[in-house]
Amino acid sequence: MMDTLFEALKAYNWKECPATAERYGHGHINVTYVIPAPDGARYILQKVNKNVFKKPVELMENVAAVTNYLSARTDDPRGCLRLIPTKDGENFFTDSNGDYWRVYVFITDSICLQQAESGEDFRQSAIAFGEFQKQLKDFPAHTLHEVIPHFHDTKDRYRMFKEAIANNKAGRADSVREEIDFYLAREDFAGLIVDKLADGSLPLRVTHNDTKLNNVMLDKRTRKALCVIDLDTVMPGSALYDYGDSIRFGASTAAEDEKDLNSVWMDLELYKMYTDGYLSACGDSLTELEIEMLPVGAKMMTLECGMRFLTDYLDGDTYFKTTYEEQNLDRTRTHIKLVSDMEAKWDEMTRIVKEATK
Ligand code: ADP
Ligand code: GN1
Ligand code: MG
Repeated sequence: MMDTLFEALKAYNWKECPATAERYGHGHINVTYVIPAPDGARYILQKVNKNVFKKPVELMENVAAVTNYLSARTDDPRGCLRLIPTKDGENFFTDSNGDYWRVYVFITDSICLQQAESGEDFRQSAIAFGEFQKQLKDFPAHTLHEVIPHFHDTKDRYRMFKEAIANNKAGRADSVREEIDFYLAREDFAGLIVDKLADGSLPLRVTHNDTKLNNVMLDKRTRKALCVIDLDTVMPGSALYDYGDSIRFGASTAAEDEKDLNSVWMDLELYKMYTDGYLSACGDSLTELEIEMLPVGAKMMTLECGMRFLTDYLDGDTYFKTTYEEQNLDRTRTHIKLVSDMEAKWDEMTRIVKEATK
């Protein structure tokens, strides 16, 4: 396949077209380049991963709608992701291989952390995602495309889980009976968010769906939150998804695939830091029910993600990247531990949320 980087570069309106671009950052999904422009400014050029994202046009429509909305509402050049149009005035460029490219303004004097170095870093990510929610509270979420249909439809995830048990494609079902039973015993919980979205008691929101620290830019000097990046999985959904996924990943004391389950739990101090930061940044944009259900969001995302790992294990590891045989099983076990720990700490989680709103 021909190298289309230069083709992509030529599609944009540079004062002087750059001859090349350097690979940049530590993202796992897209191919990211940094472009130094002659006037000293820098830009980010990205090739969208079309193997992961099957609907790139819809994806780019979502990204353009959200970034245009945000950039019209903030003067701070580092306050949101800003998309640069092509020479033809389009939001992305399609090359001769059928790959999709886009250019963003480079967020200057910023850092992007792979892991929190302190609880304060985690709190700053909460502020970034809380502000994102607040800034988009009046955005018509239903106009966004569902780029990955039924992504957090936990009831549908149960359907797929049960299908995987019945098909037993990898012949592993008998060896994970205990893990299977853990999830089956909690099926009643699955509808708590989706049913309320369906009947309107929970509002439909713009959700980011990848609310990890490495999708937040912090100021290099102050380490304070600047903005949220990586909007590829922006979709309509519940605010509880984004909050919950941050807790699932960031308030855990261990890696997703930690084998020593004694070192895995949901850290209440981190839970409090995220919750305080998130609620203070959301301001009055969340409803009473959303706030009350924050612990449900945390448990739902952890339950769902763990069940997705087990589904993939039963299917023979075809969705999540694995580097060793039992990795998806290890991942599901940490998530079972986290869900059990949340159940044990439920009263404290509820109290932390209440206190944060006082
Ligand atoms: P991926 O989907 O591959 O994770 P991201 O959009 O998160 O791609 O970008 C990968 C990395 O590139 C980020 O972690 C960040 O370090 C850097 N990056 C992305 N956009 C910008 C930007 N506008 N300004 C500065 N750095 C950026
Ligand atoms: C995937 O792309 P990555 O690794 O950040 C997955 C998330 C899961 C996460 C678990 C599109 O995210 O939903 O929470 O793995 N993303 C997609 O590690 O399926
Ligand atoms: Mg990213």
